[in-house]
Parts: sequence; C-alpha cells; structure tokens
Amino acid sequence: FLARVMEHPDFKAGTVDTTFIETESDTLLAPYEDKSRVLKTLKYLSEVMVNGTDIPGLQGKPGSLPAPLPAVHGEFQRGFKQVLDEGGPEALARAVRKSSNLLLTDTTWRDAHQSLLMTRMRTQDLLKVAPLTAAHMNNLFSIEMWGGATFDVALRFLHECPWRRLEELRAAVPNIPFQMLLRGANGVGYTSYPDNVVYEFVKQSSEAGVDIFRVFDSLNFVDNMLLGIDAVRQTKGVAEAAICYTGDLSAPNGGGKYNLDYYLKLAQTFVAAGAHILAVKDMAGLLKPSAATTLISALRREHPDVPIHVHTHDTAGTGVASMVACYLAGADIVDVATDAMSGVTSQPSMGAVLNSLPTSNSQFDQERLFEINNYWEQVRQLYRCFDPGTQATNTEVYKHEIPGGQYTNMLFQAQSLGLGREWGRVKEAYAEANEILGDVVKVTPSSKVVGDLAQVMVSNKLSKEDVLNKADSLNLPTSVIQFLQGYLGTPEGGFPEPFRTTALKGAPLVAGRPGESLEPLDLAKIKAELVEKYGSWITDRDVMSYAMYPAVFEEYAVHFNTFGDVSKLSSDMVFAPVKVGTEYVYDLEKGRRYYITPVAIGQVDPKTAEQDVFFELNGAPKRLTVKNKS
Ligand code: 3PY
Ligand code: ZN
Repeated sequence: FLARVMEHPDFKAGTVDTTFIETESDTLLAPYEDKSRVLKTLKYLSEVMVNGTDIPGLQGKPGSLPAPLPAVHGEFQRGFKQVLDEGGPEALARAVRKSSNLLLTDTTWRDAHQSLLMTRMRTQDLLKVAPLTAAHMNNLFSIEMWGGATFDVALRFLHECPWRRLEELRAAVPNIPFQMLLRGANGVGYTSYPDNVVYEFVKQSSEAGVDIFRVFDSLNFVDNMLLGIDAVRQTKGVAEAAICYTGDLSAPNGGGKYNLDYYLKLAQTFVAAGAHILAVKDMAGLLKPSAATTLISALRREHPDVPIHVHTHDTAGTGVASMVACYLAGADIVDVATDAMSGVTSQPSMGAVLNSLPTSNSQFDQERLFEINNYWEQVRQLYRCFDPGTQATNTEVYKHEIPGGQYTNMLFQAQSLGLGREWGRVKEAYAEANEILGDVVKVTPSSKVVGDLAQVMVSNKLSKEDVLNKADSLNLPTSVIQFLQGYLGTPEGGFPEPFRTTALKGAPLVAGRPGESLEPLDLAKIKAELVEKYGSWITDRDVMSYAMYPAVFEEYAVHFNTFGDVSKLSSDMVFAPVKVGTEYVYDLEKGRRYYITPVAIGQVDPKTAEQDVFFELNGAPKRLTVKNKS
C-alpha cells in the first residue's frame, strides 16, 4: 500500500491529499490518549524536519547516540540516602565525619554540563545511565543533579519540565542522596523572589526528591543566606550553607577584604543558623592549594563536628591539587566529575582525585567507574555541538575570575555577537567591570551583572575610565542598575561610590534584604489561572516554574500542549532532523514502545508555504502538514 502511495506522481510532487491515511490507521493506535500524545510527537518531528531543531545554541553536527548500557538487576546497595532517610540530617553529618574515606559528590549531572556544554544535557541521557550509577556508585556522598542553571535551561531551551527530570531520576536512584544548588533568596533565578515563593520552592523540591540543598548567596549577603537556610530547615532536607570563595587568600595582602577572618565569620554565622554542612564554593576555581590549606584547616579547627564540603572548578588546572590539599587539611567531601566530563571549566576529574590521594581509596570498583565513564565519553561526543570550545586550562582565571558555569555561556554569547575574536578583551573587560562594581563576589546572579557590564564595554569600546567618567550618560544594563539599587543585597565593603550615585541618577534604593519588601505571590490564584489557560495538567510544581520564570514557563506550556513531552525523544531525534528511511524507537513510557520511520517529505506549497511530511508509525502511514518558516 505504502509503495503504491509513494509511486504516485502526486505524492512525489507533494500535492496528494492523504487525510484518508490518518483515518485508516486510527485503529492501530490505542489507547486514545497515547494516540494524541504520539501525534504531537510526530508533529514535533515534522517541525524539526522542516524548520530545524528548536534548541538554541547548536553549532555544527551532534555526534551519535552512545551504545546501549547493560541492564541492572537486583537490589541496589545501601547508600547515604538511607542514612539520611533513617536518621535525618544530623545522622548524615555524623556518618560523614566518621568516614575514613574522602567522600565525593559527582557533579556530572549538573555543574559539569553547565560548565562545559552550556547546560544542554537532556533528561533522557541522564536517565539512561542512572541505574548503572545507582548500582556502582552507591558510596558517593551525593549526586549534584538539579538547580543552578539547569532549571532555567531545561524549561527555556530544552522544552523539558525540570520537575519531571527530578522525579524520574529520583525513581531511578533510590540509594544516593540528590543535591541541588539553590541561589538562596534568588531561588533558581536571577533576582530576589518573595519569601513565600522561596519557601514553597524549597518545600516542593524536597518533596520531589532533593535531599541536600547547597544554599549560597551571590554576594555572601548574610540576610539572604539566613532565609535560604531557614527554608531548608523547614523540610526534611540537609542545609548545606556555602561560603562563596573569591580573590586569593594566599596573596601577600591575605586576600584584602576577602580574608580569612571574613570567611570564618560567615561560617560561624551559618553554623549558628543551623547549617548541617559547611561548603566552600569556589565557583571560578580560584582556590589555590596553599589557600585551600589555610582556609580548610581553619574551618576544621573552628567546627570540628560540622562536615566540610568543597566545590571548585578546574579552569586553571589546579583543581586536583587543591582538592587533595583540602582533604589533607580536613575536608570531608569534595566535588568531582566523571573523567570524560571533567577538567577545564568543569570540576576536577574523579579518577584523578581518587588516584592522587595518599592512601588508597576503595569506595568504588574502578572497572565499573570506567564503564560509566565510557558512556559519558560517548555522550560528550553526542553533545559536541554545544561545546563552544574551552579546550585548555588557563591560569588567566586568577585575573578575570569568571565562574566556570558562566565561562562557556559568555564565550558562546561573544561568538554569537561576532565578538569571538575579541574574547581576550571580553575577559579583560570582565576584570575591569568587577573593579568598577567594587570587587564583588561573582556568582549567579552577581556574575551576570559583571558579565553584562563587560559585554557593554566591549560592544561600545568603553574603557574602565570611560564607564567611571560617563556613568550618568551611559545606557547601563538593567542588571547593573538593579544591583546598584540593592536588589541583590549589599556587597562586602558596600557599594562603589561615587559610581553608584552617578549611575543611578536618583533611582530608588532597596535597603536590607530585598525579598522582605516584595509582596507575596498568590500561588492558588496563579494555579487557577494556569489551569484555565493551559489545562488540568498544571501542578503546584508547575506553579513554581511559573513563579521563577513566568514568560519562559508560558512558552514551555504552549510547547507542551502543541508537541507533548519532548523529553521522551532520544537526543538524535531532537538535535537534528530525523532521517528519511531510518527507523527510530520511541518509548513514550515504560512498556509503550513505538517505531517511527520518516518516509518522505513533500515540496513546499508556494501558496501556503506548507509542506507535508510522511511517517510510518508502527507500520501505519501518517501524514502531517507543517508551515515552512524559511
Ligand atoms: C549557578 O548558580 O548556576 C552556579 O553554577 C553558580 O556557581
Ligand atoms: Zn560550580
């Protein structure tokens, strides 16, 4: 039948009316609900075939899908998740302090791809390796797998629901604690949110599967931190309070305003506020081994019972040395990434850290780590189209201090704006922008403020002096103005004057903790409105997505209603148009497998700009019509 259709001259010309094909194949698709979901998927695939992928940032060709992984049988071994579930955060803290091994957090599922591949990792590719990870890495302290930029990018660019990612991974990994990065009062966004949003967000995250909340504030602003720690303490989760590290503690001036005393005071405040774990968050990879020794041994001395967890980036190439120094100085846990997703702007390599410890560490079976890493090596190839090209370590980071998670994004942004050849100047301008803003802690969202100012300086060929001298006549980015108004809190040492007053031109100031003066959001009312607009699938968690990113969530909701849950498609079907004549496997759900073969693509109708796309779905023909947007 299909062969006859395909031989028909009208079919070849793309003008044949084949609506009857859809009718004829209806009976082949059951149940009804599946049918509508699969049709939405076909609609998505045809859209990509005609108009290209709708995931921004793709440069060049993606690699092939990794080879399938072996199935995992039997029960998973116990892990720290069970310690936490049975005894709560205090029992977890005690178990960590008692451990003779250096414990590890694997960041591969969050920071590693945020820092190497512009946060584009799809849920599918995480889910595939989840059972093997749970089976062989059960001694991990945690997997960092949520928060930071992943929330925003999943919704905005991958058209995936971040909550479903969390729920699905949780179901697949019952024995290793899940860790998220929470930007304190800024939730997983770029600005302060009303307090009720932060509390509800943390509650929902805990219920959906987050165990450990690494809370930080982008200015180390204590009032914001206290709010974040309190929000976590209202749940069964672990409050890991992070001190953001900046500057250079090992410099002759002892780090200037970011000196040992500064960090110790913060630690004292966070522990007094009920932090279960203290983290040092070295978001740019500035913590040199000697500084690590100074800082960690002082923290260890002052807080003998509190677990110390260190996070760094390997941008300069000193990550492994620094993590070993942290361990020797008394740190309990360090962050690493699987070898294939480590190094440069990402975390130091798990294998390298394990092999650099003075005593052998037998928490993991090396062969199994290689097997898992082999998968990631292939995934790295698949995602090469999202790698803007951070190929080597560079100690210049000690000068510009760009966080690892921001580096790839800024590089890509510079390339997209045609400033690729001026990347050197962009990095220099970043350092100058930091000085203009008063030498601030730089991590999301304060790092965005510095990055935005740097971009403006490069695009408009402005020197540091130009910005300082002409602050009142320049069109400064909104993020810079809001920072100067106090919307992110107060930086250490106060705001830069006279720059602040000149740049603000009388704009109102926000005193104290910004969230305090924000009106609470009426979450019930928002939910009712979203249900009315998008349908009964809207949950309380979707309301939280909306609260963080209203416009992005609404775009996601329209995409979901039009194309269904695209996270269920394998990455080769999303990054590039599916190929005519190739059969694709599509697992709508466990046990609901469909076979999709694109059969042909018609000509563009010059009058309507429409194009027909023909598929075989489980052997039955299907035709879809798509508007060609070119
Ligand atoms: C984030 O907030 O996304 C970060 O990774 C900060 O380091
Ligand atoms: Zn990081």
